[in-house]
Amino acid sequence: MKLDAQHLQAHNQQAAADHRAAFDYTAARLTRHGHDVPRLLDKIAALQIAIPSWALGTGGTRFGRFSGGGEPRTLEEKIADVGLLHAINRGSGAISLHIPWDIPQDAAAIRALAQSYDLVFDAVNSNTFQDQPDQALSYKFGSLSHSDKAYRRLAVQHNIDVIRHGEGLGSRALTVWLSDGSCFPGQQNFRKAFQRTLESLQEIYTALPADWKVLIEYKPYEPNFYSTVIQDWGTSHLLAAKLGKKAYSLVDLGHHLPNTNIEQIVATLMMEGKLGGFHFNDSKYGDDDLTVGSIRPYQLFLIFNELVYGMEDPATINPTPAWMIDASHNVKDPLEDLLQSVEAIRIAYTQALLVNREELEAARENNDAARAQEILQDAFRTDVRSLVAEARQRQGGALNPIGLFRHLNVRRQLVQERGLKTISTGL
Ligand SMILES: [Mn+2]
Repeated sequence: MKLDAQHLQAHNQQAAADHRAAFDYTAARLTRHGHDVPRLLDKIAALQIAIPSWALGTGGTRFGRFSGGGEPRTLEEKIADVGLLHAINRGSGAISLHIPWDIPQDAAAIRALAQSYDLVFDAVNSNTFQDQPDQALSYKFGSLSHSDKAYRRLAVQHNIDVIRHGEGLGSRALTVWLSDGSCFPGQQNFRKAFQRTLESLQEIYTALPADWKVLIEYKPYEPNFYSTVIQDWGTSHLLAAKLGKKAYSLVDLGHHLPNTNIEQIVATLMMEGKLGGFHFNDSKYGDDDLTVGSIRPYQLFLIFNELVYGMEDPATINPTPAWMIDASHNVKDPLEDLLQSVEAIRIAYTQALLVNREELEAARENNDAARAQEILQDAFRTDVRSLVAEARQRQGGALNPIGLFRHLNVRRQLVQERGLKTISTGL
């Protein structure tokens, strides 16, 4: 379905008085504190978060999957769903494809369709963690790290194929996440597995177009439960450093052991100019699929504090990372979940923009820990929702994205269009 601009305007009109009062109050306070509010609004509007093509259907666990109905059946319908999200929140102007779940048959037509929704293609993602129906060799014991060269060659070729698909769509990055590893002590030679992975990645790197990046994701466990070949940011960075200047690390929030100081990892990678991408989600224990900001909003703010510092400090040589949501679970409507996710990301980003960096640095130089905490928490505790809403409205989006989504009964319309028993490709 396409969003009717008149419905959006009418919905915004209803919320206008409340919004205006909140925005005027916040803008006046921030102006008194020396902030340039129009510049803040421009920055918020510029932050675009890619939506992965596999997050538009209901996710599942290994125990079950409960479809909510109206899920997109084709790549075209997935693009329509992201287009709808972007029309509502003006913050999801990119889509990230997962190959082979979403192979574009006619790249030019798919690209034109995305453009009609004001969408671009972000990083493309390879998949060597599943066997495909017609696959000659199984990835059961690994892909890029496999002990047998023939298996590695198959996985390398798949990644090269993904790059070619991405080129047709105007994508500029390949994200590699490997499930390779071992479930039992002794199963794998750590050093050989790393060396083979490096060699395989070097072959993929050679096939990268000049203006492309390869983003190397890490994860400490799952589906392998004893070791993963690329277990942490250090391993990812080691590979990226050995590969060359087009290779970067990718941080997925859920891919850390409990209580890891992710903001410090972000700071270090940006210092080295090697943070290429970011996957947003949240987790309470060891999962990686809960809605970003739903469990640890303060941690999300602290991470954005480092990201903003890295992006705004002229001494930092790090490209703007590719931002993507990477979460999919089985309780909420996936489109509502994505609206909440983009909102949470923009809120944390805005709060981080409010940190007074000069005062923070002065407090640090004076070893004034209490003052440093006050500065950070003053920014974190500022209610920036009306700023985010104002930026969205100026871009033509809804003041209240979830409110509009429910007011328009979007899910009911999608079920009518597509049926109740549709299942989207993906996990
Ligand atoms: Mn991820």
